[in-house]
Amino acid sequence: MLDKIKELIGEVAQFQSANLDEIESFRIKFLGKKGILNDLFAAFKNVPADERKEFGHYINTLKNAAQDKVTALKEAIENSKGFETKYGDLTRPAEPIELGNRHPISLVKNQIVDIFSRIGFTVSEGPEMEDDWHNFTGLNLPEYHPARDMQDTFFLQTNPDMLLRTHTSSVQMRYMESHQPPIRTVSPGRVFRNEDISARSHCIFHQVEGLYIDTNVSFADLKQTLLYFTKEMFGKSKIRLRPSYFPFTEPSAEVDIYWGLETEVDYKITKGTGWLEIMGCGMVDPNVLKNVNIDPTKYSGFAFGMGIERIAMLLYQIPDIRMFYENDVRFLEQFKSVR
Ligand code: 2NL
Repeated sequence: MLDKIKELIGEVAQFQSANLDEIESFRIKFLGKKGILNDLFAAFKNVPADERKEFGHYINTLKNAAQDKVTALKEAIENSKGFETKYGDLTRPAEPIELGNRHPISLVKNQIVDIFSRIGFTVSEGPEMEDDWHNFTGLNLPEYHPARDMQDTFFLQTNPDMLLRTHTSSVQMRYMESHQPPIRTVSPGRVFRNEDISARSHCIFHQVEGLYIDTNVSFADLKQTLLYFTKEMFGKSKIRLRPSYFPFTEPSAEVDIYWGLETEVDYKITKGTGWLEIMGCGMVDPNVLKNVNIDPTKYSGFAFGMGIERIAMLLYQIPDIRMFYENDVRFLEQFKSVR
């Protein structure tokens, strides 16, 4: 008999439920009029006097345990109900999370970098605040060189030798200082020029420059690399190279691609010629190689540079460069589907 009661105490301790009907059945089973406890109390009358004390103790323990269990389980249900009225249905589906998207300048930059990385170019980055040497002097633009006027510069007020880089060539100068050929690298980044802001130009914009240095690098290598790039980037592979001038390359050229004259927009952006200027390039001037301790009798190379905004404006038909910096979400959200 005692063993049976101890077993029942164990059963009560084990019982768990968050269902009111189940808890009620449990209560009736133990504490109801025809329940286990009433049966036990009835049986108590026949227990011999010397066992009564112990028997009574266990019956009471069982009764208290059953009552406490019923109270505790009902309370738990009540408490969780309070939680639900406070926070609503906690199992309901969540609000969808709004996803952002990349800025069009980043999208185009990544596209350009990917194209060159497929033919072995690494990506190099460097400081936006530069010293005069890496931005100008080392690139064959000595102090009174007239070409310095071509790019009006933001100088740091605290140090006249320091400036905001006007091109990412400065990054490639640093790259050549710490690497010997073969060198294949592209340098994307933000550059600064003290220009009036208009629909076509801004004082802050972005560039990707490329640099290739090895033995026997020729102008033909440059041209094939440019053809590969224009084919991958624009799906067009008719290009022409117009002679031009940069202090850091010789010879230098401007790269035009044949855009076509199929639509009214084509007419407008090519001014009726079908041709579009997309970048500048040339063979690295031997003086520049000397400045970074690369032997120009042993090595030669080519370099090129392009403005990311200009290319993004062409690809997405964006009429005003200022739209890139206004952060108007109606503009930015149009690039949601682009990767
Ligand atoms: C343009 C033209 C160019 C370069 C950039 C370069 C870099 C080094 C040495 C020689 Cl380290 N050249 N870069 C060369 C030719 C043109 O950019 O129109 N950029 C927007």
